[in-house]
Amino acid sequence: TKTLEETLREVIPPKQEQLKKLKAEHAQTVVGDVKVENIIGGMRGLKAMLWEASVLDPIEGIRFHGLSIPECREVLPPAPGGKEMTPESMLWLLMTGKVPTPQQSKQFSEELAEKGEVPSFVEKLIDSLPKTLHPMTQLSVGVAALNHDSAFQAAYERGTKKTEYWTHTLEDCINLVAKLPALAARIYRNVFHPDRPLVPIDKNLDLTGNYSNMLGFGNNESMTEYLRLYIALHGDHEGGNASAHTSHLVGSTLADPYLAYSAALNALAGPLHGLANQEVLRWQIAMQKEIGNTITHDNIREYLWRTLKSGQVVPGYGHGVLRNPDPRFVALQDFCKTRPDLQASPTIQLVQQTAEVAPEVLKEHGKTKNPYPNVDAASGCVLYHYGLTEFKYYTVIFGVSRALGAVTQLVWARALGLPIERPKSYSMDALEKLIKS
Ligand code: NMX
Ligand code: MLT
Repeated sequence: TKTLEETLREVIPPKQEQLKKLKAEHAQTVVGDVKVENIIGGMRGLKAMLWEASVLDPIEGIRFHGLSIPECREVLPPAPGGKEMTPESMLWLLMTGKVPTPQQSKQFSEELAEKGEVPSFVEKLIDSLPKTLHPMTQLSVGVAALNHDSAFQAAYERGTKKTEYWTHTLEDCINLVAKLPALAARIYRNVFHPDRPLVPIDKNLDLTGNYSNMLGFGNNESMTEYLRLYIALHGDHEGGNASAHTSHLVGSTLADPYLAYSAALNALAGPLHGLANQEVLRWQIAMQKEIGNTITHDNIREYLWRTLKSGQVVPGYGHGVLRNPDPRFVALQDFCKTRPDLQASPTIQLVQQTAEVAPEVLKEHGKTKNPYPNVDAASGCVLYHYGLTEFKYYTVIFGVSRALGAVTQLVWARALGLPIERPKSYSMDALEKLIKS
Protein backbone atom coordinates (compact mmCIF):
# COMPACT_ATOMS: atom_id res chain seq x y z
CA THR A 1 0.00 0.00 0.00
CA LYS A 2 1.35 3.42 -1.07
CA THR A 3 2.29 6.17 1.38
CA LEU A 4 1.13 9.77 0.99
CA GLU A 5 4.48 10.79 -0.50
CA GLU A 6 4.45 7.87 -2.97
CA THR A 7 0.89 8.77 -3.99
CA LEU A 8 1.92 12.40 -4.48
CA ARG A 9 4.87 11.31 -6.64
CA GLU A 10 2.31 9.71 -8.97
CA VAL A 11 -0.19 12.55 -9.09
CA ILE A 12 2.21 15.50 -9.33
CA PRO A 13 3.63 14.95 -12.87
CA PRO A 14 0.24 15.00 -14.69
CA LYS A 15 -0.68 18.19 -12.80
CA GLN A 16 2.65 19.76 -13.79
CA GLU A 17 1.82 18.88 -17.40
CA GLN A 18 -1.67 20.38 -17.03
CA LEU A 19 -0.17 23.66 -15.80
CA LYS A 20 2.39 23.68 -18.63
CA LYS A 21 -0.42 23.22 -21.16
CA LEU A 22 -2.52 25.98 -19.59
CA LYS A 23 0.48 28.31 -19.81
CA ALA A 24 1.33 27.35 -23.37
CA GLU A 25 -2.20 27.42 -24.79
CA HIS A 26 -4.18 29.82 -22.64
CA ALA A 27 -1.87 32.35 -21.00
CA GLN A 28 -3.75 35.16 -22.78
CA THR A 29 -7.30 33.76 -22.53
CA VAL A 30 -9.63 36.15 -20.70
CA VAL A 31 -11.77 34.53 -17.95
CA GLY A 32 -13.24 37.66 -16.34
CA ASP A 33 -13.12 41.42 -15.98
CA VAL A 34 -11.60 43.49 -13.23
CA LYS A 35 -14.09 46.14 -12.18
CA VAL A 36 -13.55 49.10 -9.89
CA GLU A 37 -15.90 47.36 -7.43
CA ASN A 38 -13.44 44.48 -7.18
CA ILE A 39 -10.56 46.81 -6.41
CA ILE A 40 -12.41 48.77 -3.75
CA GLY A 41 -14.50 45.84 -2.52
CA GLY A 42 -12.02 43.40 -1.02
CA MET A 43 -11.43 41.67 -4.41
CA ARG A 44 -14.78 39.89 -3.92
CA GLY A 45 -15.56 37.66 -6.88
CA LEU A 46 -12.23 38.23 -8.62
CA LYS A 47 -10.95 35.06 -10.29
CA ALA A 48 -7.33 35.48 -9.33
CA MET A 49 -5.88 32.40 -7.61
CA LEU A 50 -4.94 28.83 -8.38
CA TRP A 51 -6.10 26.43 -5.64
CA GLU A 52 -6.30 22.72 -6.33
CA ALA A 53 -7.95 21.10 -3.30
CA SER A 54 -11.47 22.55 -3.32
CA VAL A 55 -13.85 24.85 -5.17
CA LEU A 56 -16.72 26.76 -3.54
CA ASP A 57 -20.00 27.15 -5.40
CA PRO A 58 -22.22 29.99 -4.09
CA ILE A 59 -25.34 27.80 -4.09
CA GLU A 60 -24.09 24.28 -3.56
CA GLY A 61 -21.22 25.05 -1.19
CA ILE A 62 -17.83 23.41 -0.99
CA ARG A 63 -16.57 20.40 -2.96
CA PHE A 64 -13.24 18.79 -2.14
CA HIS A 65 -11.77 17.50 -5.42
CA GLY A 66 -15.34 17.31 -6.68
CA LEU A 67 -16.76 15.53 -3.62
CA SER A 68 -19.56 17.21 -1.63
CA ILE A 69 -19.65 17.05 2.17
CA PRO A 70 -22.24 14.20 2.28
CA GLU A 71 -20.14 12.29 -0.26
CA CYS A 72 -16.98 12.80 1.83
CA ARG A 73 -18.82 11.58 4.94
CA GLU A 74 -19.80 8.52 2.95
CA VAL A 75 -16.45 7.56 1.40
CA LEU A 76 -13.64 8.88 3.59
CA PRO A 77 -12.40 6.28 6.10
CA PRO A 78 -13.37 6.81 9.74
CA ALA A 79 -11.22 6.02 12.79
CA PRO A 80 -11.36 2.41 14.03
CA GLY A 81 -14.73 2.03 15.78
CA GLY A 82 -15.96 5.43 14.55
CA LYS A 83 -18.29 6.55 11.75
CA GLU A 84 -17.22 10.10 10.89
CA MET A 85 -14.49 10.84 8.36
CA THR A 86 -11.17 11.65 10.01
CA PRO A 87 -9.11 14.78 9.35
CA GLU A 88 -6.23 12.59 8.14
CA SER A 89 -8.53 10.97 5.53
CA MET A 90 -9.59 14.46 4.48
CA LEU A 91 -5.96 15.64 4.29
CA TRP A 92 -5.10 12.66 2.07
CA LEU A 93 -8.01 13.54 -0.24
CA LEU A 94 -7.06 17.23 -0.33
CA MET A 95 -3.40 16.49 -1.09
CA THR A 96 -3.81 13.71 -3.65
CA GLY A 97 -7.34 14.01 -5.02
CA LYS A 98 -7.79 10.34 -4.07
CA VAL A 99 -9.81 8.64 -1.35
CA PRO A 100 -7.38 6.78 0.92
CA THR A 101 -7.97 3.13 1.76
CA PRO A 102 -8.74 2.40 5.42
CA GLN A 103 -5.22 0.97 5.68
CA GLN A 104 -3.61 4.10 4.21
CA SER A 105 -5.63 6.26 6.56
CA LYS A 106 -4.62 4.13 9.57
CA GLN A 107 -0.94 4.18 8.61
CA PHE A 108 -1.16 7.93 8.20
CA SER A 109 -2.70 8.23 11.69
CA GLU A 110 0.24 6.21 13.04
CA GLU A 111 2.75 8.47 11.28
CA LEU A 112 1.06 11.57 12.72
CA ALA A 113 1.02 10.11 16.25
CA GLU A 114 4.71 9.23 15.87
CA LYS A 115 5.53 12.85 14.93
CA GLY A 116 3.05 14.50 17.32
CA GLU A 117 5.28 15.61 20.16
CA VAL A 118 6.10 19.31 20.43
CA PRO A 119 9.78 20.21 21.02
CA SER A 120 10.43 21.05 24.66
CA PHE A 121 11.60 24.60 23.90
CA VAL A 122 8.20 25.31 22.30
CA GLU A 123 6.44 23.81 25.33
CA LYS A 124 8.47 26.11 27.58
CA LEU A 125 7.71 29.08 25.35
CA ILE A 126 3.96 28.37 25.52
CA ASP A 127 4.12 27.80 29.28
CA SER A 128 5.80 31.19 29.70
CA LEU A 129 2.96 33.13 28.02
CA PRO A 130 0.45 35.00 30.19
CA LYS A 131 -2.79 33.04 30.61
CA THR A 132 -4.62 36.20 29.61
CA LEU A 133 -3.07 36.11 26.11
CA HIS A 134 -5.74 34.97 23.66
CA PRO A 135 -5.41 31.25 22.82
CA MET A 136 -5.21 32.09 19.09
CA THR A 137 -2.20 34.35 19.66
CA GLN A 138 -0.58 31.56 21.65
CA LEU A 139 -1.20 29.09 18.83
CA SER A 140 0.28 31.46 16.28
CA VAL A 141 3.37 32.00 18.47
CA GLY A 142 3.83 28.24 18.96
CA VAL A 143 3.44 27.44 15.26
CA ALA A 144 5.91 30.16 14.22
CA ALA A 145 8.47 28.82 16.74
CA LEU A 146 8.23 25.32 15.21
CA ASN A 147 10.12 26.74 12.24
CA HIS A 148 13.28 26.25 14.34
CA ASP A 149 13.29 22.69 12.92
CA SER A 150 12.04 23.46 9.39
CA ALA A 151 13.27 20.89 6.86
CA PHE A 152 12.44 23.28 4.02
CA GLN A 153 14.44 26.13 5.48
CA ALA A 154 17.45 23.86 6.11
CA ALA A 155 17.24 22.43 2.57
CA TYR A 156 16.94 25.92 1.06
CA GLU A 157 20.08 26.99 2.91
CA ARG A 158 21.88 23.92 1.53
CA GLY A 159 20.90 25.05 -1.96
CA THR A 160 18.42 22.27 -2.77
CA LYS A 161 17.08 22.17 -6.34
CA LYS A 162 13.71 23.80 -7.03
CA THR A 163 12.26 20.46 -8.14
CA GLU A 164 12.93 19.08 -4.65
CA TYR A 165 11.24 21.92 -2.76
CA TRP A 166 7.93 20.12 -2.44
CA THR A 167 9.39 17.07 -0.65
CA HIS A 168 10.91 19.22 2.12
CA THR A 169 7.73 21.28 2.27
CA LEU A 170 5.74 18.06 2.65
CA GLU A 171 7.96 16.96 5.53
CA ASP A 172 7.31 20.25 7.36
CA CYS A 173 3.60 20.12 6.57
CA ILE A 174 3.15 16.61 7.97
CA ASN A 175 5.11 17.58 11.08
CA LEU A 176 2.98 20.70 11.51
CA VAL A 177 -0.34 18.83 11.23
CA ALA A 178 0.99 16.13 13.58
CA LYS A 179 2.07 18.63 16.27
CA LEU A 180 -0.97 20.93 16.20
CA PRO A 181 -3.14 18.82 18.59
CA ALA A 182 -0.48 18.63 21.34
CA LEU A 183 0.30 22.32 20.96
CA ALA A 184 -3.37 23.32 20.96
CA ALA A 185 -4.18 21.02 23.90
CA ARG A 186 -1.31 22.47 25.92
CA ILE A 187 -2.74 25.96 25.38
CA TYR A 188 -6.18 24.75 26.53
CA ARG A 189 -4.70 23.17 29.66
CA ASN A 190 -2.53 26.19 30.51
CA VAL A 191 -5.25 28.80 30.03
CA PHE A 192 -8.32 27.02 31.39
CA HIS A 193 -7.26 24.00 33.48
CA PRO A 194 -3.79 24.63 34.92
CA ASP A 195 -4.31 21.93 37.58
CA ARG A 196 -4.86 19.11 35.10
CA PRO A 197 -1.93 16.87 34.16
CA LEU A 198 -1.12 16.74 30.44
CA VAL A 199 -1.89 13.41 28.79
CA PRO A 200 0.87 12.03 26.52
CA ILE A 201 0.20 11.06 22.89
CA ASP A 202 -1.19 7.54 22.51
CA LYS A 203 0.49 5.97 19.44
CA ASN A 204 -2.58 3.79 18.84
CA LEU A 205 -4.99 6.66 18.44
CA ASP A 206 -5.88 8.75 15.39
CA LEU A 207 -5.10 12.49 15.32
CA THR A 208 -8.46 13.55 16.77
CA GLY A 209 -8.64 10.66 19.22
CA ASN A 210 -5.43 12.03 20.67
CA TYR A 211 -6.57 15.65 20.54
CA SER A 212 -9.84 14.83 22.31
CA ASN A 213 -7.93 12.80 24.90
CA MET A 214 -5.47 15.63 25.53
CA LEU A 215 -8.35 18.12 25.89
CA GLY A 216 -9.89 15.84 28.53
CA PHE A 217 -12.76 14.41 26.44
CA GLY A 218 -11.23 11.04 25.58
CA ASN A 219 -14.04 9.18 27.36
CA ASN A 220 -16.75 10.95 25.39
CA GLU A 221 -16.91 9.12 22.05
CA SER A 222 -19.68 11.40 20.75
CA MET A 223 -17.52 14.49 21.38
CA THR A 224 -14.50 12.81 19.74
CA GLU A 225 -16.60 11.92 16.69
CA TYR A 226 -17.90 15.49 16.56
CA LEU A 227 -14.33 16.80 16.67
CA ARG A 228 -13.39 14.47 13.79
CA LEU A 229 -16.27 15.81 11.70
CA TYR A 230 -15.59 19.42 12.75
CA ILE A 231 -11.87 19.29 11.93
CA ALA A 232 -12.35 17.43 8.64
CA LEU A 233 -15.13 19.82 7.56
CA HIS A 234 -13.32 23.07 8.34
CA GLY A 235 -10.15 21.81 6.63
CA ASP A 236 -10.49 23.72 3.39
CA HIS A 237 -12.80 26.32 1.83
CA GLU A 238 -11.06 27.06 -1.46
CA GLY A 239 -8.22 29.58 -1.58
CA GLY A 240 -9.71 33.06 -1.29
CA ASN A 241 -10.76 32.98 2.37
CA ALA A 242 -8.55 35.15 4.54
CA SER A 243 -6.60 32.41 6.38
CA ALA A 244 -5.98 30.18 3.35
CA HIS A 245 -5.04 33.15 1.22
CA THR A 246 -2.65 34.45 3.90
CA SER A 247 -0.89 31.11 4.12
CA HIS A 248 -0.55 30.98 0.34
CA LEU A 249 0.72 34.57 0.13
CA VAL A 250 3.33 34.12 2.85
CA GLY A 251 4.31 30.69 1.48
CA SER A 252 4.81 32.21 -1.97
CA THR A 253 7.83 34.10 -0.59
CA LEU A 254 9.35 30.67 0.19
CA ALA A 255 8.88 31.29 3.90
CA ASP A 256 8.59 27.79 5.40
CA PRO A 257 5.19 26.20 6.19
CA TYR A 258 5.36 27.06 9.91
CA LEU A 259 5.77 30.77 9.20
CA ALA A 260 3.12 30.68 6.49
CA TYR A 261 0.59 28.92 8.70
CA SER A 262 1.35 31.06 11.74
CA ALA A 263 0.42 34.08 9.61
CA ALA A 264 -2.77 32.33 8.48
CA LEU A 265 -3.78 31.84 12.11
CA ASN A 266 -3.59 35.58 12.68
CA ALA A 267 -6.11 36.06 9.86
CA LEU A 268 -8.31 33.31 11.26
CA ALA A 269 -8.32 35.15 14.60
CA GLY A 270 -10.37 38.04 13.18
CA PRO A 271 -14.07 38.23 14.20
CA LEU A 272 -15.30 38.43 10.61
CA HIS A 273 -13.47 35.16 9.88
CA GLY A 274 -12.71 32.25 12.27
CA LEU A 275 -13.28 34.14 15.51
CA ALA A 276 -16.97 34.27 14.57
CA ASN A 277 -17.46 30.84 16.20
CA GLN A 278 -16.39 32.31 19.54
CA GLU A 279 -18.58 35.34 18.90
CA VAL A 280 -21.65 33.19 18.17
CA LEU A 281 -21.52 31.59 21.61
CA ARG A 282 -20.84 34.92 23.30
CA TRP A 283 -23.79 36.45 21.45
CA GLN A 284 -26.05 33.49 22.10
CA ILE A 285 -25.29 33.40 25.83
CA ALA A 286 -25.96 37.13 26.10
CA MET A 287 -29.27 36.57 24.29
CA GLN A 288 -30.21 33.69 26.62
CA LYS A 289 -29.41 35.85 29.64
CA GLU A 290 -31.61 38.63 28.37
CA ILE A 291 -34.52 36.51 27.17
CA GLY A 292 -34.59 34.09 30.10
CA ASN A 293 -36.03 30.59 29.91
CA THR A 294 -39.01 31.13 27.63
CA ILE A 295 -37.43 31.44 24.24
CA THR A 296 -39.77 32.17 21.36
CA HIS A 297 -39.28 33.17 17.75
CA ASP A 298 -40.58 36.61 18.67
CA ASN A 299 -38.04 37.35 21.36
CA ILE A 300 -35.18 35.96 19.20
CA ARG A 301 -36.37 38.25 16.41
CA GLU A 302 -36.37 41.20 18.79
CA TYR A 303 -32.83 40.40 19.98
CA LEU A 304 -31.60 40.10 16.38
CA TRP A 305 -32.99 43.54 15.60
CA ARG A 306 -31.36 44.98 18.69
CA THR A 307 -27.99 43.57 17.54
CA LEU A 308 -28.41 45.01 14.06
CA LYS A 309 -29.68 48.40 15.24
CA SER A 310 -26.68 48.75 17.55
CA GLY A 311 -24.49 48.49 14.41
CA GLN A 312 -23.12 45.00 15.08
CA VAL A 313 -23.11 42.06 12.69
CA VAL A 314 -25.02 38.91 13.57
CA PRO A 315 -22.19 36.42 14.04
CA GLY A 316 -22.51 33.14 12.14
CA TYR A 317 -24.58 34.67 9.32
CA GLY A 318 -23.56 35.91 5.90
CA HIS A 319 -20.67 34.92 3.65
CA GLY A 320 -18.31 36.36 1.07
CA VAL A 321 -19.18 33.69 -1.51
CA LEU A 322 -22.07 31.48 -0.32
CA ARG A 323 -25.64 32.51 -1.15
CA ASN A 324 -27.39 29.60 0.56
CA PRO A 325 -27.18 27.92 3.99
CA ASP A 326 -23.62 26.61 4.42
CA PRO A 327 -23.57 22.80 3.86
CA ARG A 328 -21.06 22.61 6.72
CA PHE A 329 -23.73 24.11 8.99
CA VAL A 330 -26.17 21.51 7.64
CA ALA A 331 -23.70 18.65 8.29
CA LEU A 332 -23.16 19.75 11.90
CA GLN A 333 -26.94 20.02 12.38
CA ASP A 334 -27.29 16.51 10.92
CA PHE A 335 -24.79 15.23 13.45
CA CYS A 336 -26.92 16.69 16.26
CA LYS A 337 -30.11 15.17 14.84
CA THR A 338 -28.73 11.64 15.19
CA ARG A 339 -28.14 12.01 18.95
CA PRO A 340 -31.05 12.42 21.39
CA ASP A 341 -28.91 14.10 24.10
CA LEU A 342 -27.88 16.78 21.60
CA GLN A 343 -31.44 17.18 20.36
CA ALA A 344 -32.53 17.91 23.93
CA SER A 345 -29.76 20.48 24.54
CA PRO A 346 -31.05 24.07 25.01
CA THR A 347 -27.85 25.43 23.35
CA ILE A 348 -28.41 23.35 20.23
CA GLN A 349 -32.13 24.15 20.19
CA LEU A 350 -31.32 27.85 20.33
CA VAL A 351 -28.99 27.53 17.30
CA GLN A 352 -31.84 25.86 15.42
CA GLN A 353 -34.45 28.41 16.53
CA THR A 354 -32.17 31.31 15.60
CA ALA A 355 -31.60 29.77 12.16
CA GLU A 356 -35.39 29.68 11.68
CA VAL A 357 -35.74 33.42 12.36
CA ALA A 358 -32.50 35.16 11.38
CA PRO A 359 -32.75 34.83 7.56
CA GLU A 360 -36.06 36.71 7.40
CA VAL A 361 -34.71 39.43 9.76
CA LEU A 362 -31.49 39.81 7.76
CA LYS A 363 -33.47 39.96 4.51
CA GLU A 364 -35.66 42.70 5.94
CA HIS A 365 -32.54 44.51 7.23
CA GLY A 366 -31.49 44.43 3.60
CA LYS A 367 -27.71 44.71 3.79
CA THR A 368 -26.13 41.26 3.73
CA LYS A 369 -26.01 39.46 0.37
CA ASN A 370 -26.41 36.15 2.21
CA PRO A 371 -28.91 36.03 5.10
CA TYR A 372 -28.25 32.34 5.85
CA PRO A 373 -26.17 30.63 8.55
CA ASN A 374 -22.52 29.83 7.92
CA VAL A 375 -20.62 27.04 9.66
CA ASP A 376 -19.82 29.19 12.69
CA ALA A 377 -23.50 29.46 13.61
CA ALA A 378 -23.43 25.81 14.69
CA SER A 379 -19.86 24.75 15.31
CA GLY A 380 -19.54 25.79 18.96
CA CYS A 381 -22.84 24.39 20.21
CA VAL A 382 -21.84 20.71 20.57
CA LEU A 383 -18.56 21.71 22.19
CA TYR A 384 -20.53 23.80 24.66
CA HIS A 385 -23.05 21.06 25.33
CA TYR A 386 -20.32 18.53 26.10
CA GLY A 387 -18.57 20.85 28.53
CA LEU A 388 -15.98 22.62 26.38
CA THR A 389 -17.56 25.88 27.44
CA GLU A 390 -14.51 28.13 27.15
CA PHE A 391 -15.52 29.70 23.86
CA LYS A 392 -12.35 31.78 23.59
CA TYR A 393 -10.80 28.45 22.64
CA TYR A 394 -13.15 27.60 19.77
CA THR A 395 -11.15 29.26 17.01
CA VAL A 396 -8.08 27.26 18.06
CA ILE A 397 -9.96 24.09 17.00
CA PHE A 398 -10.71 25.81 13.68
CA GLY A 399 -6.96 26.58 13.55
CA VAL A 400 -6.05 22.92 14.05
CA SER A 401 -8.37 22.17 11.15
CA ARG A 402 -7.61 24.89 8.57
CA ALA A 403 -4.03 23.62 8.42
CA LEU A 404 -5.28 20.75 6.23
CA GLY A 405 -6.09 22.99 3.28
CA ALA A 406 -3.27 25.43 3.87
CA VAL A 407 -0.52 22.78 3.92
CA THR A 408 -1.99 21.09 0.86
CA GLN A 409 -1.64 24.32 -1.07
CA LEU A 410 1.89 24.90 0.24
CA VAL A 411 2.97 21.49 -1.12
CA TRP A 412 1.25 22.04 -4.48
CA ALA A 413 2.54 25.59 -4.85
CA ARG A 414 6.09 24.19 -4.54
CA ALA A 415 5.38 21.17 -6.78
CA LEU A 416 3.95 23.44 -9.49
CA GLY A 417 6.63 26.10 -9.03
CA LEU A 418 4.07 28.86 -8.46
CA PRO A 419 5.65 32.32 -8.23
CA ILE A 420 5.67 34.89 -5.45
CA GLU A 421 2.25 36.62 -5.20
CA ARG A 422 2.35 40.26 -6.17
CA PRO A 423 -0.91 41.79 -7.41
CA LYS A 424 -0.96 45.37 -8.68
CA SER A 425 -2.40 48.05 -6.44
CA TYR A 426 -3.64 51.56 -7.26
CA SER A 427 -4.22 54.74 -5.31
CA MET A 428 -7.62 56.40 -5.87
CA ASP A 429 -5.94 59.11 -7.98
CA ALA A 430 -4.21 56.48 -10.10
CA LEU A 431 -7.48 54.57 -10.40
CA GLU A 432 -9.29 57.69 -11.63
CA LYS A 433 -6.56 58.22 -14.22
CA LEU A 434 -6.97 54.62 -15.31
CA ILE A 435 -10.74 55.09 -15.65
CA LYS A 436 -10.24 58.21 -17.83
CA SER A 437 -7.57 56.66 -20.07
N1 NMX B 1 -25.01 40.81 10.14
C1 NMX B 1 -25.20 42.11 9.85
N2 NMX B 1 -24.73 42.71 8.73
C2 NMX B 1 -24.11 41.90 7.85
C3 NMX B 1 -23.92 40.54 8.06
C4 NMX B 1 -24.40 39.99 9.28
N3 NMX B 1 -24.22 38.72 9.58
N4 NMX B 1 -23.25 40.03 7.02
C5 NMX B 1 -23.02 41.05 6.18
N5 NMX B 1 -23.53 42.18 6.67
C6 NMX B 1 -23.42 43.54 6.12
C7 NMX B 1 -21.96 43.87 5.93
O1 NMX B 1 -21.35 44.29 7.15
C8 NMX B 1 -22.03 44.93 4.86
O2 NMX B 1 -22.41 46.12 5.48
P1 NMX B 1 -21.80 47.56 4.99
O3 NMX B 1 -22.31 47.74 3.60
O4 NMX B 1 -22.36 48.52 5.99
O5 NMX B 1 -20.31 47.43 5.05
C9 NMX B 1 -23.18 44.44 3.99
O6 NMX B 1 -23.96 43.55 4.82
C10 NMX B 1 -22.76 43.69 2.74
O7 NMX B 1 -21.90 42.63 3.11
P2 NMX B 1 -21.82 41.28 2.23
O8 NMX B 1 -21.33 41.65 0.89
O9 NMX B 1 -23.10 40.52 2.33
O10 NMX B 1 -20.75 40.44 3.07
P3 NMX B 1 -19.16 40.43 2.94
O11 NMX B 1 -18.78 39.51 1.84
O12 NMX B 1 -18.62 41.81 2.90
O13 NMX B 1 -18.74 39.82 4.34
C11 NMX B 1 -18.87 38.30 6.15
C12 NMX B 1 -18.89 38.44 4.63
C13 NMX B 1 -18.85 36.82 6.48
C14 NMX B 1 -17.60 38.95 6.69
C15 NMX B 1 -20.14 39.00 6.73
O14 NMX B 1 -21.29 38.32 6.26
C16 NMX B 1 -20.17 39.03 8.26
O15 NMX B 1 -19.60 39.97 8.84
N6 NMX B 1 -20.80 37.99 8.92
C17 NMX B 1 -20.77 37.91 10.38
C18 NMX B 1 -19.46 37.34 10.85
C19 NMX B 1 -19.32 35.89 10.48
O16 NMX B 1 -20.19 35.09 10.69
N7 NMX B 1 -18.15 35.54 9.92
C20 NMX B 1 -17.84 34.13 9.66
C21 NMX B 1 -17.57 33.81 8.20
C22 NMX B 1 -17.30 32.35 8.04
N8 NMX B 1 -16.00 31.92 8.58
O17 NMX B 1 -15.95 30.89 9.19
O18 NMX B 1 -14.99 32.57 8.36
C1 MLT C 1 -13.99 29.78 5.67
O1 MLT C 1 -14.24 28.61 5.98
O2 MLT C 1 -12.85 30.17 5.40
C2 MLT C 1 -15.11 30.78 5.73
O3 MLT C 1 -16.32 30.22 5.37
C3 MLT C 1 -14.82 32.08 5.03
C4 MLT C 1 -14.70 32.04 3.53
O4 MLT C 1 -14.79 31.03 2.88
O5 MLT C 1 -14.55 33.16 2.99
